Amino acid sequence: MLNLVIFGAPGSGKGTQSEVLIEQYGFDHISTGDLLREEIKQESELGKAAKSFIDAGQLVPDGLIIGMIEKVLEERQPKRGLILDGFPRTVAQAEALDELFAKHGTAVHAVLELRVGEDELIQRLLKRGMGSGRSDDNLETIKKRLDVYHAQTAPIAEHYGKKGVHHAIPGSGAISDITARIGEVIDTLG
Ligand code: B4P
Repeated sequence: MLNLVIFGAPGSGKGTQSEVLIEQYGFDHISTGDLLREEIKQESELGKAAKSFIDAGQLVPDGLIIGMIEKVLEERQPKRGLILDGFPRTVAQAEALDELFAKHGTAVHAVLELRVGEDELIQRLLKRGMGSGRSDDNLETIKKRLDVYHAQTAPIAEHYGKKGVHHAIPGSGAISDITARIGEVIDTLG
């Protein structure tokens, strides 16, 4: 059982690469962004609480996210492997995940950081925003999300670097080339 975290700035290709990896390796997938959008669609209490943060380009508070993850992990009980996409997004979330995995006798085996230049990130998200209707894919919110990423999410690279499981992956170029770079890391994990 392999536990992978895929992280990177908004638009770095987390969701895109996760889709390919699910297909290729048969891993289970948990995207906190997808889960939150579903909660918003269902108009649940969690969805109502999360919406204003997402629309403002802010992170949803750690307590809400950690509670949601605990519940989903209990329900899914993944067997072959798990890709966590967009979680953890703060050091507090990373610490909570480490504790949760330790309780189940497992750990994060690799953290894959997709690195893409800021101009390209903005262009990708603006392009997605034209078709997706996502309320957070507009220039003002994208810039806010990038600031939040640098301040609150980027430090998790250091957290996992200290544990020896962090891998930086160049995230520009053809989607298949980026998947191949990720595959090289996965192959070293056995
Ligand atoms: P997410 O849904 O995780 O959104 P995201 O950061 O924009 O990444 P996503 O995975 O969707 O996009 P991708 O890079 O694949 O989060 C949304 C919001 O939810 C957050 O801002 C936050 O408010 C909240 N949230 C989620 N998780 C949270 C947590 N743990 N804690 C607190 N709050 C949380 O792709 C982007 C675009 O690039 C796509 O259109 C794709 O087609 C394109 N693309 C991908 N790869 C490409 C390539 N190689 N070349 C060209 N284009 C490419």
